[in-house]
Amino acid sequence: QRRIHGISISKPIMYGNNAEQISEANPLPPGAPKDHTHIWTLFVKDATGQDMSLYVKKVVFKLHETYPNSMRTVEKPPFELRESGWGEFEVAIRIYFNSVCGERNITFYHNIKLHPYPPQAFNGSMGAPVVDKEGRVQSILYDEIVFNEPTEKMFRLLTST
Ligand code: SLL
Repeated sequence: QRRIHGISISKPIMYGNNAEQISEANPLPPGAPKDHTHIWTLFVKDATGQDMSLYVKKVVFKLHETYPNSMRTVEKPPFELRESGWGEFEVAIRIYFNSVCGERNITFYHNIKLHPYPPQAFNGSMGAPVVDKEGRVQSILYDEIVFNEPTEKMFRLLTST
């Protein structure tokens, strides 16, 4: 595919999770193990609100091996996963691009946070989780995907909307 030299396009993204404690108002999903204490949602999205499926083919979330079918694939937006659990762990978020992009997949890593405390491996570069008005834990990072020397098709796709 023909590429445009000397330019790069950067796409702002947000990824992370929110989590709510199980309670009467927020009950355990049917069939979930009784030792689960939280419901969480893991997601990746365009930070400007643009539809990521313009350039994203699918997102694979690699969960902790305590989860059945720990590779979860989401093939259309919203690229998110709602689950329940009892523990925090690191998840791999792999983004596969549409073939017109001529790009290899990329992987982000995220610590799923259930509790409003910094992760054990807190190293200063990861944001500490915050608690929102509804009492949900939010652990979300901002980042950018940079497409260097994009294909012509990709360039038109990303600049026409
Ligand atoms: C660790 N932090 O690194 C721990 C692992 C695993 C969490 C936490 C649910 C699994 C299930 C779940 O919350 N796993 O559905 O049984 O060792």
